[in-house]
Amino acid sequence: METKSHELFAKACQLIPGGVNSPVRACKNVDSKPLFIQKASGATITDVDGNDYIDFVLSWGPMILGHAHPKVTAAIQAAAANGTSYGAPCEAEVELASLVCSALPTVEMARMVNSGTEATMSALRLGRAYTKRNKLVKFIGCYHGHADPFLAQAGSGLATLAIPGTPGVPAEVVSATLLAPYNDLDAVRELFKKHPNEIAAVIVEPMAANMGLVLPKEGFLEGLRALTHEYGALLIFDEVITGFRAAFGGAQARLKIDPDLTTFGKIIGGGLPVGAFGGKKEIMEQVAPQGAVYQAGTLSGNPLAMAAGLATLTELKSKDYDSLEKRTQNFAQELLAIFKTKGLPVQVPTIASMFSIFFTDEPVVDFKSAQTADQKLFTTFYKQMRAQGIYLAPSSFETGMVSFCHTDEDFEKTLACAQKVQF
Ligand code: HOZ
Repeated sequence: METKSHELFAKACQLIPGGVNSPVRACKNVDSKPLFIQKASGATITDVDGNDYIDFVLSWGPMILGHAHPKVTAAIQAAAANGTSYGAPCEAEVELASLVCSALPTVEMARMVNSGTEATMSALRLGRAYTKRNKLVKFIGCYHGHADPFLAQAGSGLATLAIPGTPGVPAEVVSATLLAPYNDLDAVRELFKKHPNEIAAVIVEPMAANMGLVLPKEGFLEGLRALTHEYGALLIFDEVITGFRAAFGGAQARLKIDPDLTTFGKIIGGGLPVGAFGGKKEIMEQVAPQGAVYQAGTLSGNPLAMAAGLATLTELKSKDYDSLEKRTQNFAQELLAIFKTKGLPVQVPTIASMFSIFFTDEPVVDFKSAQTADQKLFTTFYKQMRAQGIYLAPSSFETGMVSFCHTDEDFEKTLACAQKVQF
């Protein structure tokens, strides 16, 4: 029964474009309507009709500790009692910046913003100012938020809704965005050869998680590091999803690659709207008011969001990421085995506490191969899983998330439900 959700959605459609405040959650492409959520706790979310679901979306990544973690909730409550925004510095900003800088050695200074989109757009502006160049290399199917320069052949909602570009973005803006397929180092080399002194930065999700989960081939990120060094461009790691998820120190810690700038979002805010960008001091010192690169925000660094981020990262420091990865891996392998016994063409890539499902025989290494996945099979799977109480991302161009709260029973129930799906 989804009666109340459907009623709310009908009302929302009159008031909010498409009835939602972010496109993918509309569930349009999986022939479904969104669930309206009433509450969430641990790995469970409950909709307004009172249905419980095991949640593998986790607000698209932030809730790695599970929903309503007692320490995070307590920190938010304590902060709220002292006022939610001052528009002036507070101690928690310094503590969060210090925690981020100590977790990622490449981040010597960080600036707090309110979302991943703000983080990437500011990092790009900074990279352009620092190098005094304009062009940007981005990868097809990677998603870096919704700022103009990144909306060429992007992943996430644009991939899900098959929108290659967006009206309202001036052609001149995206003409400075050069595109290459993910994992294709030769294509990037060619771009550098063609524009040797014009590329300010290469931005990449070190583990692409907005076209489904696509892992970097060995040597790909190392190659980007070498090419950017060779041509005097910056390497920006978009760790909005992988930051504090791929490892406490992000994808860069486990892959041992040092980007010049890193962008954060999601986990860094512990479920409140926070993003950040950071990197080498020499570059970050160009941000206003220390330097001339302008970036600002009324709610940036507000005590409420900082408290949530701080409580989350503090708790994560002592969490066993390896064991979570092993449990996620076992789950993904068992899911794969179930699909195989059903004779389905399928790939279930996984790393850290992330996984995704592509119904295709082709190994998925880039957006083109991700697009070979059968969307009808995905829709069938999504709908029947949801009907059994399993909440998955409503698109094969998104990534499944696991939290430290998911229990063995949650995995077992999910696998039993997968077994029952009729294709
Ligand atoms: N772009 C995010 C997913 N990669 C958010 C989607 C949503 O909240 O609807």
